[in-house]
Amino acid sequence: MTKDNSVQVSVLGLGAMGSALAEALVKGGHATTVWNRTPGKADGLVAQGATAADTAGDAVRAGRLVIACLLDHASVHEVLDPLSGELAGRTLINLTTTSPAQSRELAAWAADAGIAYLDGGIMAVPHMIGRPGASILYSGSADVFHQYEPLLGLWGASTYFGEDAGLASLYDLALLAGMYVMFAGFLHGAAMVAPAGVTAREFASMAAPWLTAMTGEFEGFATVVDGGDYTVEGQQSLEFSSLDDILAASSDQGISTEVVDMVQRLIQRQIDAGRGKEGFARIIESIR
Ligand code: FVH
Repeated sequence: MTKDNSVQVSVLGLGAMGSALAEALVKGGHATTVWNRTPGKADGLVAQGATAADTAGDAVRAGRLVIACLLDHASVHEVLDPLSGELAGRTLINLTTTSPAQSRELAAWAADAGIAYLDGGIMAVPHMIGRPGASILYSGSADVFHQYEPLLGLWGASTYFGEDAGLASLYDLALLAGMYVMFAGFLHGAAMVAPAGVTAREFASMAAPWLTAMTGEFEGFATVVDGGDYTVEGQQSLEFSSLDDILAASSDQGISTEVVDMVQRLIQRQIDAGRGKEGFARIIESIR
């Protein structure tokens, strides 16, 4: 850190996301060194004030703080393993998407090498970085998180989950699980109405406010799940939640029922276990 609070920071990996992260650092006034395996990707950043390093080793030596944003866990080890000596005494923040187990493995590797480590999960696409709506989840070293919080804030809202380096990744992937199933549900609906001449865009204009309104149900589900009592009054029961009509209408439209079948199976397993009068949130017991 210099007198003006500028951090000597190096970014390894200038794909779409690494470039966006590096650009935000340069614009934020930090002395930013960048490196990418394939040359040529640093040019735009250099024009904005970044310094390009010829090798990953040069980049690591240039920064007290090293940011990795590579393709996957294997590429992180491929780049960093030969540099553990240079990284010792420095700080590594890994924003590459990894599983919780891989994040914990990298944290242990870093600890063995004397590297301060923070793991991150990016909840944004590249063009959102540095804009409202971007969020990055962190876990690992609390000292690193707090020391660099102002710098991390250049990318988006920062949330810290604790010393277990796997937690940020766990939240990241759990949130993505919710997103993908919701997207599949939306696309199932779009496929249902398509044979009636409804465009996906027309369907989206109905689905977006509907699904947004339905997120209001999360809190009630969460209260029931956390309380562990699925018999609480006022909930829609599993028996009432039969998806038979949706399945029949989907078949009539000539489309696959796989997306809805999955939810129906989760419901049915609880009904078969004699839990049909209990609330919809009980399907979590089919899942876990
Ligand atoms: N882009 C997104 O929307 C998502 C949002 C959520 C988080 N992800 C994760 O961020 C990581 C990087 O994603 P990206 O979008 O920057 O990915 P690419 O544009 O494909 O760039 C990949 C970079 O990784 C370099 N690389 C790959 N393998 C190696 C290797 N063995 N050694 C060194 N570098 C490697 C690649 O270099 P090159 O191909 O240009 O030489 C790129 O710099 C990722 O974990 C997402 O899941 C982004």
